[in-house]
Amino acid sequence: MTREVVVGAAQLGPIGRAESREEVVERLLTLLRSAAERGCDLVVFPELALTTFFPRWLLDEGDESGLAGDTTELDSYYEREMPNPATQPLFDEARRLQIGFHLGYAELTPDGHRYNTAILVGPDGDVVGSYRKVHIPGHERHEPWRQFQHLERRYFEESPDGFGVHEAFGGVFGMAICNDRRWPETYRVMGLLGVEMILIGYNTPLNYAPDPSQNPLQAFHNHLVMQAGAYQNGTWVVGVAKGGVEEGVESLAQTAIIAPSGQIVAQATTIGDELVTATCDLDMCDRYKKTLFDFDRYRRPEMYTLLTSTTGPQALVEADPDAAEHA
Ligand code: CDV
Repeated sequence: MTREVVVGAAQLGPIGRAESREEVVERLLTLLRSAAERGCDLVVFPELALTTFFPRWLLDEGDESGLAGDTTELDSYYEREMPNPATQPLFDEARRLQIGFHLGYAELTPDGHRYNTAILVGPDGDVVGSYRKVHIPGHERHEPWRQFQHLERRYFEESPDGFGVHEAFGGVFGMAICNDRRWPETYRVMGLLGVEMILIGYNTPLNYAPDPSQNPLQAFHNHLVMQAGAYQNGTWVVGVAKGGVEEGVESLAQTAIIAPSGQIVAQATTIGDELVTATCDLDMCDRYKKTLFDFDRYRRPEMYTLLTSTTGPQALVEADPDAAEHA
């Protein structure tokens, strides 16, 4: 038996600060229609796919206690409802073409909460599930020494919900956003929930200001974490970039579709708008989930809790009390 899902990873090139939602949605529609021509069931758009990556600017006059002053431009980057008039054409066209899609955007809730969000929409145009980013990178306050800001921690709250999975497209789907992909817990939590395909959008600057020695390793680390997460949890991973030079900031492209074996089966070759597709057999997950990574049979959660065992880490603590602090 096979459960095949044809997935389109819809990489985006830069989105300018002055680019309107309508202009961006036109680009998404072009990619969506290409995906339909290539037989896709699902199209995956990246993180914050409707706007420029606005956390690179200080856009308010508040202090560490919160946003203040004129937030007109900042607020303009958030969606207050989904769909909305600007994105409705995407929902309508996807429904007409009977294709599902994944879309990342900035969410402003009616009660004023700001999240970095993604939704999964089924081929009937209904929202199957949503996810709010858990691991928020960057900084809270303006840091003038940087070439550009990364104020995600100022503009987004952490998800209050965590990770979940959704039954869709004949399988079990999960979502994560950008920095989440670097954390093994992201994949493992969804792995424990039986995930078969994880959809991840990202905006990754090539210049990592806190440690520039990582700059030449950006592409390596990107694939390293997603390939490991796929393999160790027996799941497909679809990682989709917003790449290229956006408002002077160079971002990683390297969009990839990764099999449960950890192998990359499709990869973008440009740094602009580009669709890469792959036919993904969800039953391939069981080749790993029921052998090497049969969690019920081989995982040892009782061995993973530090300081609870008298023969494991506890023995270390008894020998060296300082070890407790570093464990
Ligand atoms: N948008 C992101 O989450 N970007 C981070 C950068 C700041 C390190 C990433 O993990 O790619």
